Amino acid sequence: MLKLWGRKNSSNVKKVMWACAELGVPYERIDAGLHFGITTTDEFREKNPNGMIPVIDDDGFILWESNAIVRYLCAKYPKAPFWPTDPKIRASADRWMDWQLTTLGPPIGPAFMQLVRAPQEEWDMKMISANVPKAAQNWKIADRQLGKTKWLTGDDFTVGDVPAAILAYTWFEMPLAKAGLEQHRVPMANVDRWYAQLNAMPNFKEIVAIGLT
Ligand SMILES: N[C@@H](CCC(=O)N[C@@H](CS)C(=O)NCC(=O)O)C(=O)O
Repeated sequence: MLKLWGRKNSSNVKKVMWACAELGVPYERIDAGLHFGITTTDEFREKNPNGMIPVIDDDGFILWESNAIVRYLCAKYPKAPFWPTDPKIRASADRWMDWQLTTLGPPIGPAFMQLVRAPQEEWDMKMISANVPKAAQNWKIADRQLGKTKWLTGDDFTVGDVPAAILAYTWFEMPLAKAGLEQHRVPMANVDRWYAQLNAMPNFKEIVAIGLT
């Protein structure tokens, strides 16, 4: 059976869990990362020299990088429309996945680490205040797309929605008000509609919306 290393509160592990759920792939998950440890052991570093989660072992095939893992699983267990068959829609899904890694994630990640993982008295307000408006600006890009299509890639929920959807949960749950930055989480008609669609999905509720820790 597919093995997945990673704690279930990790946004990148959630991508893999969600893809497995959509594709109907059974897996065994081993808690790893943060207080669970494991990622610093030589055995784990042999699998992923970055010492990061998620990592999978599929019958001896070891893979790290969450989006690469999700694509691998889709390629091995293809299921449309989640893994689109039309090359243009698939490329569009790829694009939104890459956009999450390169653009959406970089300002949200550091803000999350401060606002959720660090004690309030240690918050680096300069850093948080620089990143939150950048994140808000990025959501406007998604909002523009979602003004044209129901989901990021078109009429159907696809793999292209998964990474951004997971960070949407982080964005909407981050305690911005506690940092005096709630004004940056402005209502966006299209992102808000998309987020409501996501919240109606059982896999989103079970895998993603489990509280921010
Ligand atoms: N680009 C990598 C990033 C992996 C990553 O940042 N993983 C985080 C969890 S979301 C991690 O391993 N953090 C250290 C830990 O949990 O110990 C991916 O997408 O897989």
